[in-house]
Amino acid sequence: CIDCLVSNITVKQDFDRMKYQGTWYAVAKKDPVGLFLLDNIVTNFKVEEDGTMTATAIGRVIILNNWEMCANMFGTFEDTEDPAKFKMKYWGAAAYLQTGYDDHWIIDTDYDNYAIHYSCRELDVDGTCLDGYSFIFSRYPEGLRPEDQKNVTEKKQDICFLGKYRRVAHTGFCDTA
Ligand code: FEN
Repeated sequence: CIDCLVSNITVKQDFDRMKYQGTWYAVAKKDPVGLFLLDNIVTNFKVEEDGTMTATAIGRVIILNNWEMCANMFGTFEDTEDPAKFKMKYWGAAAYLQTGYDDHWIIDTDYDNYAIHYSCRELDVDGTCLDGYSFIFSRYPEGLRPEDQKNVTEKKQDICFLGKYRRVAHTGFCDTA
């Protein structure tokens, strides 16, 4: 995508939700405006018996009085005409966590190693993304395989978020037995 128009962003062809199931570690993220997950972000995708895709996400947040917590988030995905583009309803296990309804696009994945997620929350008048977020997911908490890094960098550029990502630390803060 050279013009950064959200409508020109391409997503994974023939996205297979069955192969996408299981654990993904966020290794990098581009934040949206406002409250979000800080780090130690781990997600688990599942396809329910009726075919609906659902996911859980956990991540560290700092609430009032600088209190560190692990936020347990839940998402259910509504299908669209494109198999790699979903609408995600999300909410938190705790009442102080924000709920929302976001686009959830899978830009690219090989299912076994990496995935690039994209969500634009607000379109600018010119059709570019004014407020959005993105995750780079890996099947391994240590990060991406060297052989996947070039492709992931290319895709970050395609969605016009290159240079806007921060590494997501995994310190074990939200690990429970
Ligand atoms: C995603 C994929 C897997 C499922 C889900 C995902 C999205 C998660 C989102 C989380 C938002 C968290 C918020 C936290 C919050 C894409 C990983 C569900 C979008 C909004 C605070 C911080 C401080 C405070 C109150 C709340 O509300 N944090 O005082």
